[in-house]
Amino acid sequence: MNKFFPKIKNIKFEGPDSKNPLAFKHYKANQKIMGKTMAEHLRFGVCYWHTFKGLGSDPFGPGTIIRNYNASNDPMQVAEDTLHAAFEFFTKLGVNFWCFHDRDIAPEADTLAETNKRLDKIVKMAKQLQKDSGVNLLWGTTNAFSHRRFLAGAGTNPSPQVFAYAASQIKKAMEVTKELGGQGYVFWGGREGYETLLNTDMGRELDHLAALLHMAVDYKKKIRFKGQFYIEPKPKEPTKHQYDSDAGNCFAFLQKYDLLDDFKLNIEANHATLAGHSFQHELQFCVDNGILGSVDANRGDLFLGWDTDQFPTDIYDTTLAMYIILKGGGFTTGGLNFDVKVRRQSIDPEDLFYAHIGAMDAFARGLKNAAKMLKGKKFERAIQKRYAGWDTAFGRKIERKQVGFKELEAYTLKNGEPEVQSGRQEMLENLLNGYI
Ligand code: XLS
Ligand code: CA
Ligand code: CA
Repeated sequence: MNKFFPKIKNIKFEGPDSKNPLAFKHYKANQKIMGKTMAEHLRFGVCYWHTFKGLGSDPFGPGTIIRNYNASNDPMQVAEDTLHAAFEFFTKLGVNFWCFHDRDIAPEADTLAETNKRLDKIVKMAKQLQKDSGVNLLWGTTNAFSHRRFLAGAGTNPSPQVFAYAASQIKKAMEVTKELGGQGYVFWGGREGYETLLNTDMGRELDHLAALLHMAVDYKKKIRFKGQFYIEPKPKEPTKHQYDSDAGNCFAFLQKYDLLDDFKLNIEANHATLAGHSFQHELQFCVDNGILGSVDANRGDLFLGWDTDQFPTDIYDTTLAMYIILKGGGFTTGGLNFDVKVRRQSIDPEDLFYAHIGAMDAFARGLKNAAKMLKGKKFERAIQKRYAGWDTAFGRKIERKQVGFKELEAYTLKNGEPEVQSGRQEMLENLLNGYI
C-alpha cells in the first residue's frame, strides 16, 4: 500500500539522537516496560474524523487542506479511497487501532436503508483491510449530531421520531462495530444538552437519554457484542451546557439510572480542561470509582476557551496521565485514541505524520517517566506519610465508623489542638521535574 502517501516510508524507531522528523525518538513498540511492551501499554489509535475527514475548516472559512483521496466526484469512491488511505496511514505509522463514527467512513444517502447499505459496503472492505494489516478497531461510534435532524439532540430530542432515528442509527453502528471486532463503543453526547432552560425540560430529556442507553445495553446483549460501552464527558460545545459535562456528572447519571454495570468513561484531555479540571483529575476520578475505560489523547490551548483538539506534546501532562493510568492497572479494552487535528495551516500529508509521531513520542516519554516514578515510590511514600494518621488506631476507628461526633468531641476536648504538617507541594513538584 503506497498509493496515497507515496513519499512516506514506514516510520521507525531511531532513538533520542535521531534528527529525522519522520522517525520515533522514544516510541519503540516492542520495548518492555514493567512487563508489557510499549505498544501493549499505550494501545495507540488514530481517529478517522479529524485525520481523514477534517480539512481545516473553521467558522471563518472553508477547508484549506487538499487530500488526494478526496479527488473523486462520487462520494462512495471518496469513501473507498479514504479507507485505503487510512489503512496505509495506520500501517506506515505503526499503530494497532483506529476509531470511527458511522458517518465518517460512509456518506449518508437519502434514506436510512440506503445509508445502511453504503455502510455495509465500506465495512466489508474495512474488515478485509483490518485482516490484511493487523490493525484493529478500538471503538466505533455514531454521529448523531451533524445532520440537521439532530439540531435539538438525539436521545434528548423533544421529538420521539428523532429519538427513534437516533436509536436506529446506534443499532446499526453497534452492529458494524461488532462486525469489525470493535473493543468498545463510545457514546459522546453530541448535541445532548441545551441552550436555554426556557424551552427545555431537562429532567425529561435526561430520562430519555437514560432510556436510550438502556436500550443499547439490551441490544448489546441480544447481539452478543462483547465490546465495552463508554460515555465521553464534555462540558460545552456544541451546546452551551452538555449533559455529560464531566466525569463526576457522568458517574452520578450512571448511578441514578442504574447503568454503572455497563458503562465506563472515555476521558478526553481537552474536555477535562474545558470542564475546569486537569486531565489527571478526570483520570484519577475514574480510577477511584472504577470507571476508567479509554482515553482521547489531545490537549487544549491555555489561552482559548474552546475545543482545539491539538496534538499532545506536553511531557508533564503525558507523564502524569500515564502515572495515573499505570497506577490504575493500565488499559484493558481501552487505549489512547488521538482525537486530534492538525492546524489549518498544516496542509501537507507529512504534517499528519509529524503530528502523530510527536504525540506517540510524547506518550512514550510519559510512559517511561511514569514507570520510573512508580518504581521510585517517592510520591506514593509522600502520600502515605501525609495520611499516616489514618493508619493509627484512632484514624482507623473513624474510617470504620466505630466512633461518632460524641466520641470525637471527647477526644478533641482531651487532646487539644491538632498538630499541622506541611503539604510539601514545591518539594514534590521539584521531585517530579527530576523525572521529566
Ligand atoms: C467531540 C468528541 C467526539 C467524540 C466521538 O468533541 O470528542 O469526537 O470523541 O463522538
Ligand atoms: Ca473525543
Ligand atoms: Ca474534542
